Amino acid sequence: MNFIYFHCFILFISLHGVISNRRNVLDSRICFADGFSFGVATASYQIEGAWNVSGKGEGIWDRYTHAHPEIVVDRSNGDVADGSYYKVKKDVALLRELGISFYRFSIAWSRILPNGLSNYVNEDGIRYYKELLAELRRNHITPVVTMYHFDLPQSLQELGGWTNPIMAEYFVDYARVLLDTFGDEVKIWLTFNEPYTFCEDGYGGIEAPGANSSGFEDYMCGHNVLRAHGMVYRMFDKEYRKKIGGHMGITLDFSWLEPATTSEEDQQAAETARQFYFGWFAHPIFSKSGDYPPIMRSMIDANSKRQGFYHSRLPYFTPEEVKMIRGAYDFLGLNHYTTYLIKHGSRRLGVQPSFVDDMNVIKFQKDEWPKTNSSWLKVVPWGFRKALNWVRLNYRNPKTLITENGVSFERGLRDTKRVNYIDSYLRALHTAIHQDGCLVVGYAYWSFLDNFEWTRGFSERFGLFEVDYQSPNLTRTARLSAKYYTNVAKTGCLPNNFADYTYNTD
Ligand code: GBH
Repeated sequence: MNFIYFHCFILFISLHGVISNRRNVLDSRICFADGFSFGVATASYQIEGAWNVSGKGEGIWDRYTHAHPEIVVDRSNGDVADGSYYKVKKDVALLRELGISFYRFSIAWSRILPNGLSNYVNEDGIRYYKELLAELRRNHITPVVTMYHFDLPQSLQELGGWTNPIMAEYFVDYARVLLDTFGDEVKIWLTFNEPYTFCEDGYGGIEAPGANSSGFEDYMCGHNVLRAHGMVYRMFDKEYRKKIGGHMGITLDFSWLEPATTSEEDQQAAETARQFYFGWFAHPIFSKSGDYPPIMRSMIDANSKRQGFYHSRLPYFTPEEVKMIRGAYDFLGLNHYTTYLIKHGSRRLGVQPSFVDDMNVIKFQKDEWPKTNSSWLKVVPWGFRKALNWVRLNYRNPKTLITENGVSFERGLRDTKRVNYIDSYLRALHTAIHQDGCLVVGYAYWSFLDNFEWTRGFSERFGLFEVDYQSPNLTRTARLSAKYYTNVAKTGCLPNNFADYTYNTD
C-alpha cells in the first residue's frame, strides 16, 4: 500500500488518527472522534482565473458572463477571480496554516480537454493540477477532487450540453483522462457537484447556460447526469479500483425542508419537496430500490398527461440503467447551508409546466431566522441535524463527507458572525454523529477564500480568507474565522468560549 492510498484508507475506514490525545477526561469541550477530518472547499471557475490562458478552452460560464454581463449583480466574471492558477504555492501555504487535513477543489474540464473531447489533451492544464497535487502532497493535505463543478466546455454546450444523452459518454471519456492522469495522486473523487443546482438553475433557469426551460430541460439534464455518474462509477469500479484504489461519490445539496405547520397537508408537502429537491438525485443512487422517487414519478407523469403530453416530461430509465445507477457510490458528498419551510401549494404554481408546478409546494423562510449576505441563506443550525438524520433513515446511513457548509457576510476580518455560524453548525453535526448515529467522516468549510459567487459575483463573501480584489496581487488575509477554524482542525474540538482563539487580526 503506497502512502497516499494508506492515507485515504485511514481517512475513510479507520478514521485517520493523526491527532491523538486531544483531550483529557476533565475536558468538557465538544470533540469529534480522532479520525474525523476537517477541510475546506473551492471550485475551479470560482477561484482560478486564467480563463483563456495556456490552452484552456472556453467554458459555459466564460461565454455566459461575457455575453450577458447583466446576469451578474456586479457585472463581474471569473476571468481573473482569485488568480489561483498562478498562486499554487501561496494558496497551499495558507491551507497548511489552517491545519486542515483535506482540500476539496474541482478540475476545469476545458482546461484539460479544451474542446471537451478526449482527442486533444492540454498539457499545461495537466501541469497546473499536477503542481497543485504535488504541493498538497508535500504539505500532507489529502486532495478531494470534483470532476465537474458547473463549468461545461462551451463546445459541448453547442451540442445541447446536458440535455444531449451523448454528454454521458463524453463525461466518461473526460473521467478516464482524469483517472489515468491523476489517479495515482487522487484517491477521493466526486463526479458532480450539485446536479440539482446546475440542472434546475442552469437548464430550468437563468444561470449558465441559461436555458430557462423548467419542467423540460432540467429533467433531461438530470437524467443524463445520473446516467453519466453511474457510467463513470462503474468504469471506476471495473477498471481502476483494483489498480489504483480510491473512493468515488457524488456531491448533492440538501437544504432541510421543514413543514410550515403540523397539518397533514404540510407534512406531506415537505416530504414531497424533499423527494423533489434531494431525492431527484439521491433516490436513484442511494435508495435500496433505485430510480426516481415514486412521488416524483407519479406527480410528473400525471401532470404531463393532464397537460396533453403523450410522454412524461420526466424521462424513464431502462431497467439496466436503474441497476447501473443504484448503489453507484462509495460515499455521499453532502452540501448543506440552510433550511426552508414548506407549505402545501394550491395547484398552478407559476409557469406551467415547471419543476415548481410539478412539485406543488410553497417554499419560504422565517423572517426571525438570522440573515446573512445571501438572500437564500438564513442561519438555522438545527436543520443540519434534521437533514443528516433524514439521509440516515432513508438511505441506510451512507458514509457521508460534508463537502460544503458555509456562510457569506460583509467584508472585514472580525467576522464573529461567521465564527458563530460555523460553531453552531458543527455542534449540530456533532449531535447528529454522536447522539443520532449518522456516519459522517469529515467536514469541509465553503470556502477557503472569497471567490466568484456565480450570479452574485464578488458581492457575497464566504471565505475564511478575505481576498482584496483591488490589490494587484489579490492579497489574501486571514479572518477571525480562519483562526477559529484552525483551532478546530488542529484540536478536533470546539472551543468552550471564543476567547480560546481570540487573535489580533489588525
Ligand atoms: C453552493 O451551492 C455551490 O456549490 C458553490 O459553488 C457556491 O459558491 C456556494 O453554494 C455558495 O453560494 O440566488 O436565491 O436563486 C449551494 C446551493 C444553489 C444555493 C443555488 C443558492 C441560488 C439561490 N445553492 N442557490 S438564488
